[in-house]
Amino acid sequence: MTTDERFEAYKTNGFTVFEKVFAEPQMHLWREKHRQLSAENNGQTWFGNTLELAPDLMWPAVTHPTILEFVEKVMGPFVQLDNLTLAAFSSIEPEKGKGRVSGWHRDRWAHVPYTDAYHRPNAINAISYLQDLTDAFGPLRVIVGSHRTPLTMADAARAKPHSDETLIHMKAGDVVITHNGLVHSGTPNTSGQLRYFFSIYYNLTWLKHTDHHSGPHTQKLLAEAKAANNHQQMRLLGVDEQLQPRCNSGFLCADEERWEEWAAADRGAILRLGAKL
Ligand SMILES: O=C(O)CCC(=O)C(=O)O
Repeated sequence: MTTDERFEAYKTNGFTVFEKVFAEPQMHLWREKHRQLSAENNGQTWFGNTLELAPDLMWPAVTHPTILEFVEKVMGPFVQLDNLTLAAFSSIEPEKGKGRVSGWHRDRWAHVPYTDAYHRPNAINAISYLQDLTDAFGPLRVIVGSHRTPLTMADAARAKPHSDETLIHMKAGDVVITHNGLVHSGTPNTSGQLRYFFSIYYNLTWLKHTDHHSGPHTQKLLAEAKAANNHQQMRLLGVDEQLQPRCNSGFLCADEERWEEWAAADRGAILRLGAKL
């Protein structure tokens, strides 16, 4: 599939899966980090701000070219890291998980769509699971196209399978990129082991970010990005120096063409600095 074909499918479906983005040695280190954090924090299983907690382990994922290139294509060169979450869902007894889903929802910064038109998302989630999502580990469930449907759901329906759902049995290291308007849910884990979940959540640079980005490790990454004239990486950490002209461009040129010009200018800024040094 070409990137353009993938983007068209994403606009229609509300998600796309990239296969085998992360390799086992990398995922092993993330699972180990989770074990360490959990041991240090009374068995806590959900960790945000993980870029600050483990910058060397996490920055390659946040800046992964396959992911970031597609995210910029979808949102334009206005992408910041909203939050980086490493979590593990405990296993429950199979009887308790039967006929249940974890909880249907749209993601942070979404809204219920008014029409079936496609709109650029305010945020997208790049999720990977650090093990194969078999039926026992609990597949991801999505309602295809629900980012373009004014679908709402009563409280009682939110923990039950849905007649329009599609189950996605992702493999370890695959990355699903969702539109934040896509209605989706996990599935209870009945594997007897932890179900690891790793979420790189990106949003638009003019929104607030959920992780604080103010810690010394993150600020060091920001200083390195500034020294390299790398605007893409600066934006990830909450600094968008071109925001004012780019968010007031007049909007008479197709958005996607404009975004490509700006992304090319960002690449050029790095090259120009390299040529000067
Ligand atoms: O547990 C899952 O598979 C899905 C997690 C989820 O719903 C989310 O990232 O918003």
